[in-house]
This record gives sequence, C-alpha cells and structure tokens, in this order.
Amino acid sequence: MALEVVADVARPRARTRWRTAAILAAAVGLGAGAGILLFNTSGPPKDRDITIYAKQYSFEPPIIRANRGDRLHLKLVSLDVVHGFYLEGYDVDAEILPQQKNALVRHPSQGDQRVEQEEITVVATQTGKFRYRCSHTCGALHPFMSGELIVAPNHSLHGGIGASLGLLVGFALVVRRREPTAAA
Ligand SMILES: [Cu+2]
Repeated sequence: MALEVVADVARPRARTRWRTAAILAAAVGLGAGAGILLFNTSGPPKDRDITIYAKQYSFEPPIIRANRGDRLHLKLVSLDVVHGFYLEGYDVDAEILPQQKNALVRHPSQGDQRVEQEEITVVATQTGKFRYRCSHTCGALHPFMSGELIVAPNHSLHGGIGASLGLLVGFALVVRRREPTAAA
C-alpha cells in the first residue's frame, strides 16, 4: 500500500492532467454520440402532402413539423384575399390568389420570375426552425401573418444533452481514480 502511494505521488503531474483531460474528452465525445444515436428517431424520409390555408391574418396550420430529409409537397390556398408565402431558409416565395388552384412561385435567389405551380416541393435538408410569412400586403395585420416550419432532429440539442451526461460520467471516473491519493 505504502509503495503504491509513493508511486502515485511520484507520477509526473502533467501526465495525470493529460490523462484526466483524455478521459473527460472521451466521455464527452461518447456521450454526444450516444445522445445523437439514441434520440434520432426520425426514421426514413417521407413524402408528405401539406395544404396550407392562408387567410387574414394567419396560416393554417401555423406550425409544420417535419423530419430532416422529408419531401414536403406544399399546396397553398387563399381563403380570402391575395396573400404571399415566403419560407425562410428554403428560397421559396409564392403569391397565393383566391379561388386559384395554382400559386405563382419564385425562388428569390434566382430573381423575380414567377411560375404557376399547383404545389411547391421542399426537401427539408436543413434542421431547425424556419418562419414562413405572408409576403404580399394583405391588410392592417399583414406583418403578423406568419407560421413556422420545424425540421427535426435537432442534433445539437441531443448531442449537447449526451455530452453533458458524458461529462458527468467522466468526472465520476476521474474522482474515482483520485481516491487512493486522497486517502493517503
Ligand atoms: Cu399579408
């Protein structure tokens, strides 16, 4: 026992610190990976038909949830006046005319030319929250007319939870390793 303690004290401190850091880093990494794997329940991408109704001054549905990779086939319908549909982050903007089956769609990055389309296909390649809002002045409360596309999974969140748990486990391991020294 005495020998062991002497050996422990004699061990260069730098190496101990290095090992501690390595254990913590490994624990954080494993935790983050486990978090992503365990909570990633999205399954294979799906094709989904979604009709979005626009009326003064809201969209129905106000929130669309999708999983990363899903192909969303959006049909836009106005129930009253002319509205717009601009989807943040996906380069989509449309004009929705009442009593019209087709929307006038454009891709802002490619200019102002609009094409009549019955539906807009959006592949949810980016995760996160993306606001969609009316882009055609439709009345007094027009600026408040918006909704939200939420694309899961949120890897950074689950990875973060896993990393935190990993950090805790890592600390526990480090503390256990130090116990013999503390007892001496
Ligand atoms: Cu509007």
